[in-house]
Amino acid sequence: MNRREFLAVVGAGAAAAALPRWLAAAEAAPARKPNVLFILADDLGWRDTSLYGSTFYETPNVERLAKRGMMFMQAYAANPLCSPTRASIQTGLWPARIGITAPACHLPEEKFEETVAERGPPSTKVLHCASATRLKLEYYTLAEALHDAGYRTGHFGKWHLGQEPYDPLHQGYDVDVPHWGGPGPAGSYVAPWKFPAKLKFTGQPGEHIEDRMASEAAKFLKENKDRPFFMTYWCFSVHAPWDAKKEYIEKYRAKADPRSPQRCPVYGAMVQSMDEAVGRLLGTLDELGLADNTIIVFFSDNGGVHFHQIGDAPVTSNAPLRGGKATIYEGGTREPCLVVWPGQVKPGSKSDAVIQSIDFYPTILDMLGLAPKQGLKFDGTSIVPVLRGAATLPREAIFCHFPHATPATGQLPAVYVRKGEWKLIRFFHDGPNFAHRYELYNLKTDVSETTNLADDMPDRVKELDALIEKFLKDSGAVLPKPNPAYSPGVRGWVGNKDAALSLKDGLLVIESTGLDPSLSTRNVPKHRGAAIVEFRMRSRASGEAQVFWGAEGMTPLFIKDRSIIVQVMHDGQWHDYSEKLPIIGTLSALRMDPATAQGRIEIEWIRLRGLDDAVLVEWNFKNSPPPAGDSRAPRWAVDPLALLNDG
Ligand SMILES: [Ca+2]
Repeated sequence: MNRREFLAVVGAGAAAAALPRWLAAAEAAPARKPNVLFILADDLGWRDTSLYGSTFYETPNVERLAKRGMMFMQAYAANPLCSPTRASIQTGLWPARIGITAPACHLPEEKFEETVAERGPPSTKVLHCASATRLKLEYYTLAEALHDAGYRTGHFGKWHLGQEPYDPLHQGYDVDVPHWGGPGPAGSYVAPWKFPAKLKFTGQPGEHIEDRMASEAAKFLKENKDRPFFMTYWCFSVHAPWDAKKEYIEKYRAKADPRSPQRCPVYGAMVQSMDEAVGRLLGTLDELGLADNTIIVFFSDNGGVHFHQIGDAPVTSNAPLRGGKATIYEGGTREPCLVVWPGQVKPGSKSDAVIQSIDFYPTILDMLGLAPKQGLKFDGTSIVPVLRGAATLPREAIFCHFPHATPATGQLPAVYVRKGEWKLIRFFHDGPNFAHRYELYNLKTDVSETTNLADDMPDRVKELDALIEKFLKDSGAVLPKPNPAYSPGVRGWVGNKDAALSLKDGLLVIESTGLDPSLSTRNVPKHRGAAIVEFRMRSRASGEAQVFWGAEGMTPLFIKDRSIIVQVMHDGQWHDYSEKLPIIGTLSALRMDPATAQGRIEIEWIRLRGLDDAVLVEWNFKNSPPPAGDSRAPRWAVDPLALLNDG
C-alpha cells in the first residue's frame, strides 16, 4: 500500500479537511521524496533519557522529537555491541549471518569471516568466536540503496564498520565527516582532539565534538535542502572516553543523588551534549522548512555502560533492566527508539511492538515506496504496519547471537530468542558435561530477568530452543565449542590465560606463561569488612604481587581500587606474606596476581583471617582438606569465565 492508498483508507474518501490534522498536513506537503535522517546514539542505554524515565539526565530535545512521532518501548539492537548492530542497520541482516558479532571493525587486521578458536587456556570452558573485522563491500547497504534512488547521502560521526576502503565513501555515501574509523572520538570529546593530521579535523580548544558534528551536519542539510537527502548522524556520544564540558559536569555534580544508580556527573554531561546535537538537527530542519518532509529515526546501538566506574559512580545504570552493554540480558540490547514520519505516524504515539535493528533497512525502503534491489533479501521486516497503528508484526521471534566472553561484564558465549513475552538464553556448553545451560524469563512479569524459569518449564525451553537451533542454522552462525583443555581448576582456584594451575606434591603450581598471571576463586566465606590475607609462596618469576577482592553487588568484580600490592620475593625460596585487605561490603571473590612475568610459582597455602585472628578460610594444598568456610560447590564448574575481569 502506498501513501495515497493509505490516506484513502484512513480518510474513507473524506476531503483533507476531515482528516486528522497530522494527516492533512501530509496532504499539503510537497510531492518531493521524503528525506531521511537516521540518528544513532552510541552506547545510550534504554533508561538514559528523561523520555524513558531517567530522573537524572536531561534530554528535552529527545522528548521534543518524541512528540513528533512514535516511541518504541521494545526496540532491540541485534547485538549488545557497536559494529554488529551498525552492520545490521546497513544490511537488514543478522550479525550472525554477516559474521560481525563483536566491535572489532577498528582493528588493523582485515578479516572477513567469523571463526571459532581452536584452543584456549584451561580456565576457559568454551572456545569462543572471533568476529569479522570489516563489513564486506559486496553488501548492498542502505546508503547505497538510497544513493541509487537519487538521494544525496551523508554520514556524520562514528562508523565502526571498517576504515578505508570499507569506509562510508565506499559504502554508498557522498560525504563522510570526519572520515574516522575508530570506536570513539579520537582522544577526547573536548578539543584538542587527536584525529590523524590527514583528516584535517581539528577543533578550537574547548570545542565539544558533538557540537562540531552538529554544525557539520547542519551545513550538509543547508547545502542539500533542495534535493532529497539521506543523512546518518551517528553520534560519538555517549561512548568512552569519559570526558565532557566542565560546566555541564558541575551542573550534574550538583544534582547527583548518591542513592541513585544513575548519578555520574560526567556521563550526565555527555548525555546532555548528545541531546543538544539532536536539538541542533531538529532546529535546522525546522529553519529550512524540511521537517514536514523528513523521516527521522532515533536509536542506540547497544545498552549503557554499567560495568565501569568514574570516581565512585557507575557510568550509568540500565535498571530496571538487567545488565547493559556487552551482556545478553535486556540492558544489553533493549534501546530507546523513535520514528518520525510526518503525515503518516501519529505524533506522540507509543508502541509496545517488538522491533529490531535489522528492520530499519526494509522499513525505510517501504516508507519511501522503494523496492529492494533485485535478489536482495533481509532478515528484518518492514515495521510500517506498526507505524500505522498495528500492535505487533507478523514475525514469530527475534534473535541475538553473541558468542563471546566479555570478562568485564561476566558475559559468557550465548544466544537468545525473544518470542512474545518469553526470552530464552542459551549459554553455549556452560552446563554439566558441556551441555548447554539455559535461562528462561517472562519479560512481561519480570522485565528485570530475576527469576529463571528454565527448570520449571522444560517444554517451553524445548520449544524456544528449537527456534534458536533453526536460527543458528538459517543464519550460518559460527558457534562456540567446548574447550578440550578445560580444567575446572585446583580447589576452586582457576588460572587465567597466563597461569596454568596444577597440584603437585602438595603444592599449587602456577606456570606463568605471560606477563599477567592470576588465579581467582569465588569459593569464599561471606565475610563482611576488613580481613588479613596470608600465603606461603616460592617463585622464580618477577614483579610485585597484587591481591584483589570482589564484593557482592560490585561490578566489575576485580578492579584496582579493590586491591592491594604485596612486595614479594622471587628468589626461589619460601616466604610467608601477610597483608590487610580493606574489604568494604561482603566478600564475594578473591584474586591473586602473584607476579608480572613468566616463571614457575608455587603456593603451599593461602588463608584468610578476620581482624580478630580467627581463620575464615584456608586452602592448604599440602594437607588438602576442602576449604573451610563457605561449603558451596566451586562455582567454577559452571562459570569459569565470569571472574576473569580486566581488572
Ligand atoms: Ca556502541
